Amino acid sequence: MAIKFSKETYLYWYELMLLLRRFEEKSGQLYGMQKIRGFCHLYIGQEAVAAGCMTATNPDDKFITAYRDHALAIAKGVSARSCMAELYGKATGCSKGKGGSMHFFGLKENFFGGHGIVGAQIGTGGGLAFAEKYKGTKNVVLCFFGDGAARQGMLHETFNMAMLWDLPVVFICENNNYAMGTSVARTSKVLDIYKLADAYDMPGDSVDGMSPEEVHNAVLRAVNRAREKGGPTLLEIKTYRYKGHSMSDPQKYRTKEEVEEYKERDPIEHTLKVLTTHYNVTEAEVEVINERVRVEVEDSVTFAEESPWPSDDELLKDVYAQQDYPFIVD
Ligand SMILES: Cc1ncc(C[n+]2csc(CCOP(=O)(O)OP(=O)(O)O)c2C)c(N)n1
Ligand SMILES: [Mg+2]
Repeated sequence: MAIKFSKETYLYWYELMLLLRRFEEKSGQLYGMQKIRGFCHLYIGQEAVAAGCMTATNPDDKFITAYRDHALAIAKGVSARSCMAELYGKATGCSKGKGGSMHFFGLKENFFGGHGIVGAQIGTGGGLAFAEKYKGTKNVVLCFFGDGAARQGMLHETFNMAMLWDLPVVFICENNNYAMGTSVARTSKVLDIYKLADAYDMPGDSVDGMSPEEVHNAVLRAVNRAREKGGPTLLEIKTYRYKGHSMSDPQKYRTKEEVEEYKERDPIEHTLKVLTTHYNVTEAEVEVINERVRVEVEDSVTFAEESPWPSDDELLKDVYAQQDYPFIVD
């Protein structure tokens, strides 16, 4: 492919995607050691989606997603330390140790969760976009959900209202072909999820989710449309998770060959290749990045290990919103 992105962009993508992957590989190990408990869904394989979305948006734009949330939180700037501490259930976690893997949150980083109810965040994402329009900002909401969530009623109600009100939202369906063990083909006659947009007169597009370049281009088009008051877009980003649905998944619904096929198009390998062959980045330069990532992940583990548990009086705090909740408009 023709290289249309700068060396800096590829360097950013490489380091970000590597951090996301190493953080999650470490999380998987720690889960096996029972340092992390409860639910844990890894994003490994889907990193190009996070990378392309980051370069196509501004820090003020808001992200909201489902329970497979570690990578998007870290990409948005929630620190690896506070994410690892959250996985451990420690008081220093991004949700004060009370949310765990599925409920990461970063208000100042504009990361709005982390939601365990499949499809529920689609409505909340529409609400976030309504708030931006009401307040008259230029911000856009990226609302992520899976192929399984695309079959939920919440999607249809939200699409209808979002179009009616021209809300500044990009709906991003991360189609990794499976909802737990159920393939897309077993859930609907409509295999092209982006076509669901047609019923609402919403622009829709299918995107190669193994390519940060393609994700960037498609998301940028949609974000620009939303920012210019052109309303919502549905992007079906075709991606793949290399690991099981969660930490206990025998993966009988797919073949090893299928997984290997996707790994051959691994976005981290691809980005590294562009850097070394097209931009002449040396092995030593790559090693500096790899080491920085390694240190950041190790540091997050040390931080989580050394952090205190939440105190008992935290149990009933933050259960309901306070009156001074920052995004309630007067
Ligand atoms: C309303 C609801 N129904 C069922 C579940 C159980 N459940 C958890 S994850 C999942 C699959 C969702 O798949 P998808 O939307 O494709 O996301 P992915 O796991 O592939 O990221 C289901 C059915 C749930 N959490 N919430
Ligand atoms: Mg899925």
